[in-house]
Amino acid sequence: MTASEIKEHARALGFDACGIAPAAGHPELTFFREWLDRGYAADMAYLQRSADRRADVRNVLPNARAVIVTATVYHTDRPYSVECADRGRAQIARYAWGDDYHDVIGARLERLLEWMRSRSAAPFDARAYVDTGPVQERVYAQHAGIGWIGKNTCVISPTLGSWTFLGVIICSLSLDVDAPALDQCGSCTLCIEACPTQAIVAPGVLDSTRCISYLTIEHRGDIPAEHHAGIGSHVYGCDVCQEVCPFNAVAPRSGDPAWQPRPAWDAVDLATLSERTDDELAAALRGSPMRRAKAHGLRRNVAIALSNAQTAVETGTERR
Ligand code: B12
Ligand code: SF4
Repeated sequence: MTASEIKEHARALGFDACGIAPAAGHPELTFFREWLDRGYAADMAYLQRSADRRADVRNVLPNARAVIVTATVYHTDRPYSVECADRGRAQIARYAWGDDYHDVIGARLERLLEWMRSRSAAPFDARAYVDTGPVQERVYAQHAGIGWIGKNTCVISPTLGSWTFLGVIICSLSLDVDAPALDQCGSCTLCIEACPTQAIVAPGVLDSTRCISYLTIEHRGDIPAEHHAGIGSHVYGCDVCQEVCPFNAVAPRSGDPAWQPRPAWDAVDLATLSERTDDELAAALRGSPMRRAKAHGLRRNVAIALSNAQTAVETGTERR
């Protein structure tokens, strides 16, 4: 079984890109500790707990030799939040509109792994993860040639843009590896300037304590008042730093039914969302990545966005 055969099969399974990185020798991994020490992980304790394992995939799979990385486009045919002037419209990050990527991509990775086992002359060890394991997926994606890590910290493919889910298979197989992707951000700083809460504190460095994605998805309890205005009408996650990126201006869209917007979240108003009963919300959250914030987290965010919309009406600043 060759590296090209694996990539070809990955495409047949619905992955839009597949590359292979060596398991070792990635100096970027050391930045993770520094990022934690600066407090940029906020309350994501699981990142602190798994820091040792994240330093090297061989702490996860001792005989690891290669990391197969997949990218799957989730972009669909809907306008960007920065194009919407209506403060009463709920903004939900596009990765969350469809089915839960952990389930969909996880099942596809398992199918790829099963196929690899059926084709391999000798048994091998492997672990497959999509956002679920102690692995710095973006670093391996860059070294697998999928795309570079942009100033907004996302992996940007020159052909696919950054609206992609990453997945990894760490394995003990010796496979031909790809050349790393080259940084193409150049002198552009659009994402840094556009972030509503100034969360990109330096190129490639994101302070989660300020990031709307962290605040609306991961943060438990009240959101500090200083960030309420910046949250605007974002009720779950945020895409602003990717929407303004020139490499997403003509990004390809996915026809995969898994990523198409569920009617419950498609162009929905804040008022409509706030009126949904617990049963209606629970039904819409089933099998959705938005389960992570739970119904009460979503209600907390909607209340902040509604208050922001009201302020915009009172101050005559509806248009951003
Ligand atoms: C924690 C986490 C978050 C946190 C922190 C995000 C962050 N930028 O660090 C929060 C909750 C804020 C978040 C938000 C989002 N996330 Co998230 N998140 C993760 C997770 C679980 C770990 C990331 C992490 O460890 N961050 C800490 C930083 C320090 O590590 P890192 O991202 O690996 O960065 C490395 C490089 O930047 C490297 N580096 C390389 N070169 C350089 C150069 C310089 C100068 C510097 C300083 C550093 C540097 O250093 C780091 C490694 O040590 C990954 C899945 C995974 N297991 O990897 C998904 C992941 C990164 N998230 C993802 C997504 C989709 C999102 C959102 C778009 C969701 C949304 N719309 O709301 C936003 C994007 C916000 C953003 N600009 O990052 C995708 C990204 C796909 C892609 N194409 O890049 C991932 C890979 C999940 C997946 N499997 O698809 N996320
Ligand atoms: S907006 Fe500009 S600086 Fe930011 S990630 Fe895209 S190309 Fe890089």
